[in-house]
Amino acid sequence: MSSVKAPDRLRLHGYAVSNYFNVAHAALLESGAPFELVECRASQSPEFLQISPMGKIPVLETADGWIAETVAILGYIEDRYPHTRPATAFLRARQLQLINVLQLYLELPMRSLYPGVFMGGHNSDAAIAAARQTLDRSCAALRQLAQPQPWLAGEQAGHADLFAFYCLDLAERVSRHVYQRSLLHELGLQDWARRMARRSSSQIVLGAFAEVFGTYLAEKQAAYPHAAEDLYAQSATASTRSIRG
Ligand SMILES: N[C@@H](CCC(=O)N[C@@H](CS)C(=O)NCC(=O)O)C(=O)O
Repeated sequence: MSSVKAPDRLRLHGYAVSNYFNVAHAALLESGAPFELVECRASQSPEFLQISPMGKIPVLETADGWIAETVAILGYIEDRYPHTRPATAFLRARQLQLINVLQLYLELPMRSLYPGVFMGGHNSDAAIAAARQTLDRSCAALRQLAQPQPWLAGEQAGHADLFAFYCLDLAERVSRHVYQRSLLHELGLQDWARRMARRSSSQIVLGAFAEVFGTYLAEKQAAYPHAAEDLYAQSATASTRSIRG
């Protein structure tokens, strides 16, 4: 993580188990910008906190300095590569609205259950009940907000699609595991998710995720057993249907 000389080419730091890293990676791929990936883990070391003050990944290294927080990275890509920008101020605001709802009210409650699902820990009944309450509200909101036409951003896929796709990928796994409940099914987003999975950026990002996710789960002695589970297969199995608990 040396800061010897600021690169002309963007460098995205993080690694592919992270849904946020995967959003930023996909956005860079979709933008056509020249960039490279630098593998690193989140850390609370003083050195890492210099570049990512919350100690989180992803972090984007630019010629002007470092940017952490995925929404800020997406905004930077939109400003620097205007073809990735929504056509109007209204569309841009609606995409941000969707991204905020996803991040705060769906991703974060599902993330609160990562310890018992992906990290070899335990989720208390209270934690499971609290996350479900927020999830129920956000699912109702997202049924209203996330309507593919054919993309969530409208006729062209946009950053809201990428954000939703990678956040839902892990949230779907948590929700199936903890609640036996498919968010993609409840939100009517199964066809959209299959379309997203066929994008060439997704093939690269999901491929990188598949390479590291199994090892991560094994290292953590995770309860979650489905390292290779394909969420985007054509035929829904019983486990992908909504079983609301
Ligand atoms: N709000 C942050 C969230 C990023 C985040 O939570 N990253 C995770 C990996 S998916 C992380 O770095 N976790 C380590 C930690 O929370 O200490 C963003 O939008 O980038």
